[in-house]
Formats: sequence, structure tokens, C-alpha cells
Amino acid sequence: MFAIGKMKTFIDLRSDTITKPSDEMLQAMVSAPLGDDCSGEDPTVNRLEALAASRLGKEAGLLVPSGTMGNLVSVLAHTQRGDEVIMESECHMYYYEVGNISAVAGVIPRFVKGHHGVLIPDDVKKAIRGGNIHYAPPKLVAVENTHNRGGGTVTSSKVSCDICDIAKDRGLFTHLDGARIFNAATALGVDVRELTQPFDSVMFCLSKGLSAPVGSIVVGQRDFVERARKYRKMLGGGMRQAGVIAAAGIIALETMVERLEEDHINARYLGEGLASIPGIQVALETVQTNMVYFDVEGLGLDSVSFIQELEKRLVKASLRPPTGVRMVTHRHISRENISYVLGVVEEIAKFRSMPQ
Ligand code: TLP
Repeated sequence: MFAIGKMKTFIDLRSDTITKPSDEMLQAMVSAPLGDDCSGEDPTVNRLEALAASRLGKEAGLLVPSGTMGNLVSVLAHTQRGDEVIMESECHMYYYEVGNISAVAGVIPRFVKGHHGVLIPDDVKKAIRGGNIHYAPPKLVAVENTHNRGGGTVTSSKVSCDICDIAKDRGLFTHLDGARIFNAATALGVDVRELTQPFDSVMFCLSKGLSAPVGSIVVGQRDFVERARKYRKMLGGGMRQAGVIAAAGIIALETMVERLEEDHINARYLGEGLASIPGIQVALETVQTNMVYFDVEGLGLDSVSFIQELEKRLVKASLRPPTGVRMVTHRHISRENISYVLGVVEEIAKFRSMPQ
């Protein structure tokens, strides 16, 4: 039995993207030294880019407005129109980025199915086709860690290295969509560099679990980053006094990485609690970081009506239709909030099991 206390405001588990900047970030944004970043003259942006590159073990960094733009400029900088990019079949770059890799970069995806989103190196090897005249030239392998639709699942450094070795052997570049790479490193208890080092380029987000209001970073070798910078400008992502954003990003890197563990503990508590409620199906083996995916078909509800029931009780979650739901833990979610959410779900489940 989970107790439902009184709740006055929404508990928002839709995403870690909803996190607000901390007071320290807001202070830093007000007092940041600024300049024109399109001319490379914003000292705060330069400091953030250097800090991010060194944290991830790369030569250079580039601040971009979003993870979507970070992935896109990386693909543009690695490929030419007509090239093939090998990626997991449910990866964010394919599923949620508006088809930009095809519409803008002109590349074609080739899918490899992962195990809950985690690629198996041998499958990547098989997907890299030889130089037959009929084939689009394979140019890039993209990996997502943690894997969003896989459930926030983690790819180990060994698997990352194996995939990158295979790609390099065949002359392909490698890109890591590491929107939540610090969650992966936290879950594995390793330095983030172990996960980023094998890749030619890495994108990670400041504006998810790290709580910055805006911004993602692309890192890699200097020449790659300079090509990506040019594409950022082409896409309209060149910003002027972007130090106001970068200032929050610096605080995010300095103060928000350590606390991700707490989000993972809360997600585990949530996942285990949900699994104990009749009618709810949770793939607990996928609850490795700050996400919990579950299915409500057993309650005789679809995602939309389940989420409406949650919202009546001041809880927000994301739809994964037809009967899936995603909840994401973050800095504004406490253990007490999770207990409340479990009480709410238990109440909905009880109501559903009563004769209608
Ligand atoms: N993910 C968001 C959106 O799908 C709404 C979320 O709530 O999980 N890579 C991965 C793995 C991501 O999860 C996301 C965003 C992105 C890239 C794109 O980042 P943004 O939203 O900054 O463009």
C-alpha cells in the first residue's frame, strides 16, 4: 500500500528536460562576461567549450542550442549527401529528430536492432556492407547512450570500444548521442571519458538531468568541431552573447553530475513499486538510470486515458502509445513524490479492478 498525501502542485515526470536552472545558475547567468560568440569572442562560451572538451577527453567543444542540432551538425560534419549512417532502429536521431538526417544532411539510415536499444557489436559488423556499386556508401555509426526508447539503458565501455573498433577497421566514423552520457557513467560507476573516448564525436545535453535551461555540447577533434561550427552557423544556430547560456552550462557540469545517482535510486524505487501493482507491466531490467517505461494494457486502459487519470491527480507522464507510459526522474522529484505517484497509480488500478 502506498499512501497518497495532499499534493498542491503537479509532479512532472514527463522528462528531465523540464528541470529549471538552480539559483547558482541564475546568478552566474547575470554576472557572466560576454562577447560575440559568432566571432569566437564570448569568454564564457569559450570556457564552457574547453571545460566540456576536457571533461569528455576531446580536443575541442561546440555549444549548440539543442541536442537535436548537436546530432545534426555532427552528421553533417562526418558525411556527404547519399552516405549511409548505421544506427539503432529506435534511436532518438531517427525517431524524434523530424527526419533531419535525411531532410537536411541527405543521408540514409541503416537500422540495427539493439537489445533494449543496446547494440551488439557483431550485428553492427554485419550491417556494414562492402563496396557494391548498388549500395549507399556507409560512412558513420551512431550509438545512443543512455538509450531513450530502450528505457534509459546503458551501453558499457567495452561494447562502445568494440563497436568503434569495428567501425574504424572499415573506415567509418563514429558518433555518440550521449544526451544523457553522465547518467550512463553514473550507472556504471566509471569516468565519463571511458564511454566517450572511443568515439570520433559526442553530443551531450546540459538541459536534461543537468538542469541547465538551454544547450548541448558537441565534442571531438578540433578539425571536426570547426566543420560542425560552420554547419551550426548554416542552420542558424550561431548565437551572439551566448555566455548567458554557457554560464549555466558551466555550473551544470560543476554541480549537477554528482546528484544524478539520486535520480537513479528514485527511478528504481518507482519501477519496483509500479511492478508490484497488479495490471502494470514494467521491464525492470531496463530501469538502469532515470527512466521507467511501463505498460498499462493490463488495466484495460490505453496510454491517453491512463495519463488523463494521472493528471486528475496532479501527476504528469509521457505517452508511449498505444499502452505504454514513460516516467523520468530528475532534480525536482523527491522520494516522497515517488511514494505519492505510486499511491496514485495504485488507486487508479484498484478503481479499474472494481466491477464497472
Ligand atoms: N529527448 C527528449 C525529447 O524526446 C522530448 C526527452 O524528453 O527524452 N538524444 C536523446 C537521446 C534525447 O533523449 C533527446 C531529447 C535528444 C537527443 C534531443 O535533445 P533536444 O531536446 O535538446 O533537441
